[in-house]
Amino acid sequence: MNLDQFQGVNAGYVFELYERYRQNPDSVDAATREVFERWTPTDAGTPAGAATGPVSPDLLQKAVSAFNLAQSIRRYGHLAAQIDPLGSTPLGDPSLAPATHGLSVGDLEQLPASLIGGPAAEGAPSAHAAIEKLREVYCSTTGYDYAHVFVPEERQWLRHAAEARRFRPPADPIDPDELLDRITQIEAFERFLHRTFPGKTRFSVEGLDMLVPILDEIICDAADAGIRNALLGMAHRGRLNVLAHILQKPYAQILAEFKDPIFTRTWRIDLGWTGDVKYHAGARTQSRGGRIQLAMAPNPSHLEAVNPVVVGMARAAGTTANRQGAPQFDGGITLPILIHGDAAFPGQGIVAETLNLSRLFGYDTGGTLHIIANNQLGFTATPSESYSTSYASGLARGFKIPIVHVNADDPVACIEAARLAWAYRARFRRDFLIDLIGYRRYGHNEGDEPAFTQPLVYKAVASHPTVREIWAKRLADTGHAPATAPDEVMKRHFAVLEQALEELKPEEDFVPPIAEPAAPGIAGRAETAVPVDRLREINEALLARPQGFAMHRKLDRAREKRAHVFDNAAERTIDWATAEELAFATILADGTPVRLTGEDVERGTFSQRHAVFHDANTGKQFIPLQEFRHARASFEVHNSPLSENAAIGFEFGYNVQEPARLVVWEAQYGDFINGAQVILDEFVTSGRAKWGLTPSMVFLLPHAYEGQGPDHSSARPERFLQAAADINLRLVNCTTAAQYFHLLRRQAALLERDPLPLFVLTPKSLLRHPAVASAPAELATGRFHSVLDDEQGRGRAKQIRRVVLCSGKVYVDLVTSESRAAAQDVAIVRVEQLYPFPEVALRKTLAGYTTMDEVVWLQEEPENMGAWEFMRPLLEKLIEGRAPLRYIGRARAASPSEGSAAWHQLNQKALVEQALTRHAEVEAPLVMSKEI
Ligand SMILES: Cc1ncc(C[n+]2csc(CCOP(=O)(O)OP(=O)(O)O)c2C)c(N)n1
Repeated sequence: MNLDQFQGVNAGYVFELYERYRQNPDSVDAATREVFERWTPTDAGTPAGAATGPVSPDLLQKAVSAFNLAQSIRRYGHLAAQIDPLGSTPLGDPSLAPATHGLSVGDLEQLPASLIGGPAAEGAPSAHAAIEKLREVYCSTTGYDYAHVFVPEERQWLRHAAEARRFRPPADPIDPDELLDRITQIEAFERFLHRTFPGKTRFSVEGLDMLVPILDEIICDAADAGIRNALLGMAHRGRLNVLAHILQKPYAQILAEFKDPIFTRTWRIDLGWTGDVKYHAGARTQSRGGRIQLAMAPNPSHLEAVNPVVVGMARAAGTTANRQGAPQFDGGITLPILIHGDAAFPGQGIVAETLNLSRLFGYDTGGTLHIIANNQLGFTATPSESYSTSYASGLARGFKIPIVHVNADDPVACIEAARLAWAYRARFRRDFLIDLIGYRRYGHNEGDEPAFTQPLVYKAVASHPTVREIWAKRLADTGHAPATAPDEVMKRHFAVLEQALEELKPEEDFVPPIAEPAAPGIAGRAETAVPVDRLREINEALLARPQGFAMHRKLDRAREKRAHVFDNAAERTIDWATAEELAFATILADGTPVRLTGEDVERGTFSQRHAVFHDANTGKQFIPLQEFRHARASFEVHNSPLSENAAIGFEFGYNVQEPARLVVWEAQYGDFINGAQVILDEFVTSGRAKWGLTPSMVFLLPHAYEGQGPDHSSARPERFLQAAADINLRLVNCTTAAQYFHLLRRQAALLERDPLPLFVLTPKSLLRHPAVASAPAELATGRFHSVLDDEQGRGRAKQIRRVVLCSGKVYVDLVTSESRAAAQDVAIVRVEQLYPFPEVALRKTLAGYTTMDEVVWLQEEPENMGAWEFMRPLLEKLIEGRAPLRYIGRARAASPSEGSAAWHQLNQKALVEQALTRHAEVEAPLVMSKEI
């Protein structure tokens, strides 16, 4: 038993323990004995070491109280810490006062320091002196908030580091001149921009200047410890300063962005480039003599949305994937650093979603360092309007993340917080949070008047010295003569900026991050076929299982069937899931790693995939694609937590960091992807136009109208089509297993040559449908086709009057309909790729139907959803008046589909009848057919 470990020690228990010690000193452990030995002489007046007589209950009570006081300070001291630079009165807590524990100063002076324990007690003459030392640690300008950490070893380590002042001078020195120089540089940058570009938005860091030295400290320590990639994510506040001084973005480039030159825009627009405001830009650089790569992810205005992206980037940077089996992750070489806003951190749900990834297998980064750039305001909102927790950081407590609240005006405390954060992360490979508490020198932006809403705060800010001034004064007060006078340092930094401005050539210095488009036609030429013999061999290898592995009975039967899929190359034996597994296997055999995630993907929502098998007797897992002997790269598959926004953000980050790996995310049902609308809009579909990013991840989105109601029918393809422009994505709704096989292989082949995000609308009930299955020969020949013509219709092309264009599952409804045989004048053409619009293939196909007098666009979705509104102008242009265009589908609706399965059937049948029977008027409540 170690008394120090007790929080709120129970006096009765200690009495009992003491009684035991008195009877026999050896009956208690050494640490306890040591404490009791010190109690005894004070009371009994006899030398220590002997269990003489009973200690007075009063003394014992006081000893327990002293101990409890110390523990209260350790636990609640942060509530009394001076962490606000503007000097607001700390909340305090009654448990921090000796009187609350029935103690006076005199009592504490009578008690031994060893009762308090830890480094504060070392050399202290009494409990009182030790308590005062503790107060210095816990109630000064740092608030250590770690009592919620559940792992005793971590708590002990944190406590010792704080109380021993391990990361402060003199134990860990700070170069005072270097620090003065750095914070002068930071301030000079803001002041220079303020003067040169008055009123222009820059989201100044002033009031939180110590953010940059904190980053310096972390990055320097991390590089020394072997971190090779540090990935940063942050919002607008202080971003330009961090870009300039941490990411080493040249002043000239930043100044050129302020000048905003216009004439080079034309050719950028030709490439679909829109650019973005300067405080959203990302950057990459090397630091510490090239030992560490630093990257700042570009950031949209949507606060905190970048969090999972950065964490995903860090995961990718720390993962080795070039060998067969599971990839190897090393948190010792990669470090994500997230800088949050104090209103955004508690307010934006994606923060919680990202924190929830931190300890999950497949997502863990070895610890993310979080810094809340806490200026105690969110635009105009006050803390009491922004969060229900006591601190902006409250959410982190639930994730057992140690927190340090630190006053941004105390450079020593800030540097200590940075060192502590890194050291904790290095040792325990867990997240750590620094709540850097400062203020905002100007309004939300520099054109904003903050005194409208915060008159008192801004009165205080107006006369508040900068941290540079505070540090310079502190040096002077402590007798340190700076190497260069503070004013001279300021002049020197100003001169550098002035020179950069003088030499500026905005048009040349402006460096837009533009993604070059791929060479035309690359996608269409990708070779994706795999010979049957090779596929057979791969299939056999995938069916191997560990000796003695007990497969579930039903799965065993399916595997047996699978062993025969290559018996006849012309027979349609390959279903969707088999095509997928064969595609992944061949991609791995080609040397491209695969990462597959999503809710329940290991088995598959529809029990179709079984990427992971569980031994029926032991539960032990077996992942065939990891044991696959032909693989030349790693395979990983993870059931994701129940998140879309952070889960997709993470995969996006992983993908852009390591673009040569195939990253696939699958939605439980396609519509659930709308929980990630921010990530889709801000990163996936527009990241190329704004920031020159080239994502290539795959989204598998189950989509089809099967009577499951408004929420499991549509993956909302209209949303992707609305965002589609300048060749920024691929959207596919393919209808055969072979098409899916070729599509996945094409995506893998294009990862580096023509990277685009790929959205695939995938089947649900059709996963095992014979109409969707393909023959081995179809995998062994050809490639992905963006348009599939009607083979039978082609044979009787001269008879065809109506050409029905459709996509996805409704095609199967048509060809399996009883009315199909009678509709001899109808050809059914599948538009397998919706975007990029397959203009050439479709024109060629339609040209074959010389007698056509009507083109129909058929879809299951309501008229205001699905692909119709996107397709209509393109088809009109393509048909050029050769034939009227007709729409057949559900009428405009607010909800994607009916909520009743019976009603659905009625409408679905009507759709099919309308499509196959020319001029038929089929009554159905929701379906419409109209000429355009
Ligand atoms: C998701 C989202 N909602 C609203 C905004 C508009 N907005 C921009 S900054 C801001 C205040 C942010 O406050 P805080 O997180 O404390 O950061 P600070 O600007 O104070 O550094 C708001 C509401 C936004 N950018 N993103």
